[in-house]
Amino acid sequence: MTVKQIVIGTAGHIDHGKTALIKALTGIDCDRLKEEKERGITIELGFAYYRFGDDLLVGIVDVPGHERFVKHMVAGAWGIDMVLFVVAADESIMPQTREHMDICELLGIKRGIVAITKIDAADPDMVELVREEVQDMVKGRFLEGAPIIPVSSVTGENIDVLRTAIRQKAAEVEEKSRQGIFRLPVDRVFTIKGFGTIVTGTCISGAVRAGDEIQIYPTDKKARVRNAQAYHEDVKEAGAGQRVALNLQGVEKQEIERGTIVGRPESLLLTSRIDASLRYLKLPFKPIKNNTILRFHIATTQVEARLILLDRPELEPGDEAFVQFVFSEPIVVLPGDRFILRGSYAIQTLGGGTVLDIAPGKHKRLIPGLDAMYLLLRSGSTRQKVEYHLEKAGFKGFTKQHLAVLLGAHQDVADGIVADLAALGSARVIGKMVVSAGRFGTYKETLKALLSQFHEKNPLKIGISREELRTRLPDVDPVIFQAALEDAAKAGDAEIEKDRVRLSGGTGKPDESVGKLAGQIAAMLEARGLTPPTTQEMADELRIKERSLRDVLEKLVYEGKVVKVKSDMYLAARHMEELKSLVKEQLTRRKEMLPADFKEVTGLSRKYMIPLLEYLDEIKLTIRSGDKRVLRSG
Ligand SMILES: Nc1nc2c(ncn2[C@@H]2O[C@H](COP(=O)(O)OP(=O)(O)OP(=O)(O)O)[C@@H](O)[C@H]2O)c(=O)[nH]1
Ligand SMILES: [Mg+2]
Repeated sequence: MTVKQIVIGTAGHIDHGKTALIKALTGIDCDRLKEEKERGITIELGFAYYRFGDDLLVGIVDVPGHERFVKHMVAGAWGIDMVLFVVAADESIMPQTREHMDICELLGIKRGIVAITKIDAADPDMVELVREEVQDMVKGRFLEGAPIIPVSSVTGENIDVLRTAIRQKAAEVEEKSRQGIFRLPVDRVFTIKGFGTIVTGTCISGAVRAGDEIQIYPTDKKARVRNAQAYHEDVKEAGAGQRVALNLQGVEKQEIERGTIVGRPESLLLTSRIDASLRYLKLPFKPIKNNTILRFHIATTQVEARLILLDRPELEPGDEAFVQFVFSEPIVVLPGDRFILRGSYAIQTLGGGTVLDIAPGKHKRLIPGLDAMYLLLRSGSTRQKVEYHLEKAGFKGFTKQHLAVLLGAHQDVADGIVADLAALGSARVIGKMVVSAGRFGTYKETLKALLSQFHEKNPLKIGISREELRTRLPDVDPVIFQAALEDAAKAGDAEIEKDRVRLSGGTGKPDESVGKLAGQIAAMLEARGLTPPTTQEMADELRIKERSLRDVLEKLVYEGKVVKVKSDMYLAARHMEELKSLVKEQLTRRKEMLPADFKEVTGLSRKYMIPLLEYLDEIKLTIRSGDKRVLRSG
């Protein structure tokens, strides 16, 4: 039988009996710290669990109610499946009762149970009054209609009724899928002697196994999972919907802190800027101005963020708006994540919302077109979002793996949509890269235009070098350039020979005058044997610029008619072949030769002999040993 596993969390004002209630329910005391025991309040998150028969296992996160520890409350409540909302019968609704209620709602928590605690300390009329006040407070909100159960942790009254209610509510919870991207926001780090570093957290998506490699985001530190536990038992796989403890190998306790995210290497992106939808609570607050610095809380992470109001000059209480956040340091989030926003001066929960895009560009504010972008990011289909991201990525495109992260989706989902778009002709898949078909088309057009420009400007040249062409084009992954080139060749637009690219049927064919010039140059080199004229001498004689001469020489080299010995010395290919056989034959016989010996055999002066010998070394026919040359064997 499979055991359904969910995580619930407490919420409610300080001292209203949250920790006592968890103890009454489970027997586990969540206040572990000495300071917590002494002060009688919860500071850090506490953890407990309860087995309901053999088919339901509930992890419990106990949060502090103190207004100074709301950030811990947010960390604890993030990722829970339902809330156990606590209101004390002797105090009724208090400030953090409302604030926690707002936070739960902003985090998108869908269900819960209200416990009216301490009924032994209040008379029944008071309990009834509190019930009515609670009903008023939850009207129109996610807890409307939720069970409200009066209990006492001291006498144990109705604790079993509460257990039954939890069990019934849990049945409504859909277990989180383990298919997603694995993320464990760390809420505790400690060491156990003999085991090393342990991290704990509520796993919010995906799954992990012992032996898996993980990364401690936002750092690039990697480690290995030595052991995974859920509720103090070793498990083969720990995953979404569980409280998880991982024993990590290869990382010190000091290298991890609350707020880091454990994920698979390279599976998540660091971001310093996101697009989001933001709801400003309808409270008697002042409007928020553009560029205000606020505190941004997501899972166990909190960071300073600058708020950019995209679609309005100011944010009024009760508004819901399209915004961008710029973080003081990079964090790791996924689209769809909920966040809480608190003031950085007067620390108060102001609102919260949903992450829409984790890799947006900067947007101009208050311009038309933002509405359509907002609508697409909020409620577009996954396919529309893929098209949006592809368009944004331009010529560069991105890897399919990157797309999965941008979507916050499993790799199979991203791959499936990419395959559909490729089949429809609106995306182009090149190896592991994807690029919008439109952008790729423009890139190819640019490539052709560059080729034709090149020919116009360099009529004597046989083509542009592949590398030069690539660097003149927009910067893309080399495989995209290669694919564009192959496409152009296949379409008959370009010709690729060795490392040269030219336009087919363009100015690629030399005109008559170039042909004539090439003939003259070849003849001059042919006539002079092993003592060729310098490039300058040839240019002077032909009355052309040396640069034009070099272009034609390059063409002759390319055609194999001429060999380049050094920058200003070229030889007719036939003479080079003759020299090579002569040297080979002599060295085979004599084993080694001094420059003077070569001089004797060829009759050449040092001016010609030295560069020729260096050339022969360079093409690895000969090798120099002291003053002598020998044949390079093999
Ligand atoms: N009489 C009575 N006292 C209770 C009951 N539940 C809790 N208390 C007392 O109320 C005080 C606060 O209880 P906690 O459980 O620590 O309250 P809390 O909500 O966890 O407080 P924080 O975590 O600091 O927000 C303690 O002295 C408890 O003994 C109850 O059902 N009846
Ligand atoms: Mg407590």
